[in-house]
Amino acid sequence: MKRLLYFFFILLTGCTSEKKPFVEKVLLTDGWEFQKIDAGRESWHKAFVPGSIHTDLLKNKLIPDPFHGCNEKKLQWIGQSDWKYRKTFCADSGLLQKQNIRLVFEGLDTYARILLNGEKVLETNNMFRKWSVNIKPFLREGENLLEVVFSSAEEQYLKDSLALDYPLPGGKWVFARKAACHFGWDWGPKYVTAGIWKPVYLEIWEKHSIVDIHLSTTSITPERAVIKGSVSVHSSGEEKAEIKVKNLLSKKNLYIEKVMLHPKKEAIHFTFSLEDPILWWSNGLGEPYLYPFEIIISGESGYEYSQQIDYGIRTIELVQERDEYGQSFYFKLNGEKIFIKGANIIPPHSFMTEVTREQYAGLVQLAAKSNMNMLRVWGGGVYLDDDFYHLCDKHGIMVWQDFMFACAMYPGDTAFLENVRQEAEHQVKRLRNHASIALWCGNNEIDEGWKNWGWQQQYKLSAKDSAMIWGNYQRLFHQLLPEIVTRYDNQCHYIPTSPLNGWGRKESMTFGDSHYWGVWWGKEPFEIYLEKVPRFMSEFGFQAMPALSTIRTMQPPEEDSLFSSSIRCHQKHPTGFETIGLYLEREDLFPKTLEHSIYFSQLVQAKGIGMAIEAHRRAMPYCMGSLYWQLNDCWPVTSWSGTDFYGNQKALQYEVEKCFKDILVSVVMKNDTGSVYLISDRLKPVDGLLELQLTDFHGKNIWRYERASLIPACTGKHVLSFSRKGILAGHDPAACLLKATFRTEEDSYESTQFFTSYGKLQLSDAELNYTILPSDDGFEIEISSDNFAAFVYLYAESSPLVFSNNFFHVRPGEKTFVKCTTNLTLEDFGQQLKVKHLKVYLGEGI
Ligand code: BMA
Repeated sequence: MKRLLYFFFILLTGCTSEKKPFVEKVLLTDGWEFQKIDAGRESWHKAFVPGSIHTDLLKNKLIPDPFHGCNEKKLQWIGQSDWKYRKTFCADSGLLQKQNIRLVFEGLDTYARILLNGEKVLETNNMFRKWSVNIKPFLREGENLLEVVFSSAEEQYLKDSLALDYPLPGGKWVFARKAACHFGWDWGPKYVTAGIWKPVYLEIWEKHSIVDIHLSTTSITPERAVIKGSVSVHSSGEEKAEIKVKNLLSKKNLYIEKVMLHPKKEAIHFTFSLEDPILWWSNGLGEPYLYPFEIIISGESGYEYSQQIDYGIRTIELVQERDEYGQSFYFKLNGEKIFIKGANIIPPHSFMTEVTREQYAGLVQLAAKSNMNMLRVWGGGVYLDDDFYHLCDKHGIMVWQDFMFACAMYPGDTAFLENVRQEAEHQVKRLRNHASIALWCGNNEIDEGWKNWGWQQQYKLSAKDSAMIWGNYQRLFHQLLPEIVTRYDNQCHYIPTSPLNGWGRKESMTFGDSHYWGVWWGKEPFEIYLEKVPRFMSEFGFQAMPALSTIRTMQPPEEDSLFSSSIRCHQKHPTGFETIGLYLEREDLFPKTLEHSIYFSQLVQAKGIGMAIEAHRRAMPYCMGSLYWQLNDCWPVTSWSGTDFYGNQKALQYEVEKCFKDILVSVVMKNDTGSVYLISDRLKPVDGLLELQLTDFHGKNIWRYERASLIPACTGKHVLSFSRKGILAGHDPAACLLKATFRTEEDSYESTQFFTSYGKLQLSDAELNYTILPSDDGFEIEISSDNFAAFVYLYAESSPLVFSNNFFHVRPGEKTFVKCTTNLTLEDFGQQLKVKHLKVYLGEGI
């Protein structure tokens, strides 16, 4: 008999050793096994919990790498099968005497039956809920058998759709409270996972259990911030207790009070204040200051509960007001109207249990380094882990949080709505103490889909069924979810959907937020971005290929060709490569090899999205936000991401970093007229010197302009216009570049403008010289060139590498230093590093 020891550990930080915790937790993550439901008696394999069936099969070497080649096609049977997990654990007489013993699953994906000693104790149908059940009546002294039986979410879809007498537009995710993208998306594989995807444990308590703590700031003045708190508690007996709020940094007690805990008291309410509060600011505007509060509840009997909450004092408002143009959409942080800069984030892995804290940290730090102040957690994925939101608090990245509904019409029966209510309550309560949470949004593109995507005809919906489906939509997104946000998170706004209007409608440019997909889906030229400027752009994007080292993980080098079968299997948009090709042609770029495709697609993506971001910022305050699609990937793929699955930054990511700096000098050409704008996000006016310099590629000066300029706080202004013909004075436009620089006392901001497509540039051959110098955590590369070298590209063939700068220009006589953090040895790094530039790719061979 396998006897598993259970161990106690103190649930939350801060409990002193003499005090006993209110609630003891016994982790049940070890010793799990799994098998296919119809497999024979012997075929049990070791399971890793938290995990998923796909990762368990992979770790047991029972399936090939799901991300390699076209393996996705071969592995669909996993999602269509049912699976069983089991483990045993031991309960001694001491445990059985405890008053309350609950089995808690922080997350089950998705349709599961839980049996304890052969008896069903729980049935689940929502991966976004926390499930907990009293198991005291089912426990035995000695060995206990815990089984979790997962039924296929795909099969469940078939059952659910048969039970409904009309079709629901969208996809196979409509009934399942499960990440929509598990069923395949236009950037992700179809892996319909199942598994115990979050920790599982026993929760044991005698008298009291603290369910939840909520803090909210009720008023802020420069002298004082007032914070209201409430602690939800379950008690099975009476007890005198003390509640204390401490600032762990100053070691000061902010609140102490005696309370009486008893079965009828469901919450303890308290209020405390802070003198001279330090506010939480978003990245770029100030310090995202967090107060380390500890909330301690100690009972007379020696039991104690304590929790640390790193709390930010701030106000965030979303202002949607009718105005002369339509309806505004802007955020105010601490009373200041701010321009939002950021991206949409998708699940960082197809198998979410594989995402480490380091990976979350990498993504949030990337957002901060890219000068972003907001990420939108997109509604077709998952509510992310606590770690992610803590990191956003710490780095000043505000979070636009979608509820997990996307691109489909959902059911409206009572059971479904109740399931969603429980999910939403759990998620809002889990996330509401985070300073970073800025907005709750009901869904992604459902209102737009219903009104613009022709679903009614496609699914042949009768007028009656249409009315019912739309009624259900209203109940869910216009009643249920806003009620929950209002009740549980009074600090944040709710919007039912994003975008407010479909991109084909003219109102999408004047009312609320917009997803502009005329570029890419509509195949319009990038220049349309200069005209299609909405009040807030919450999605727009263009695809590029990932780095060569990422492609190497999908296929061996001998399979390299422009679009091998593996590369095609890792492109999920039906006409993805054709669309990329069309835009490359417009830029006079014609790839001959895989490497050309990678480099050219990245250059063109960066150019298009950079143009859009600059247009949005120039239009401030009419337009007050720019969130491009998409920050990251969930597997190695050609997609809209700025950074690929293994962390290689595409040209876009470097471009974004420049375009999102607090000050932007932007030059825009329309026919013969060039216009120069200066834009600042700073909360105070800024003085500086604007310099424009037109040179040929050999560095010869053709035209120069200089002027002192003051940019008012938080706005953009047009500084001057020029005639292209005039400044070129007969020089070949294809051999010149215009550099615009704005210098402040501390910093300098630059932008470069060419006058023809990239493919037509008359670049001379340039020989790059580079030296690799070892540095603390990697290498520094010093680069120079004998001639002007455009878009210098550093990469490695087989290792993911992140460079401090990339896709930059090197002028003769200048030295550029680039850092690379890596564990590679000097020899390996030297062998792997490739340094190329545009002229090389435009030439015959590379
Ligand atoms: C957006 C998103 C996703 C999709 C992307 C690219 O509208 O909401 O549904 O992946 O477009 O097509």
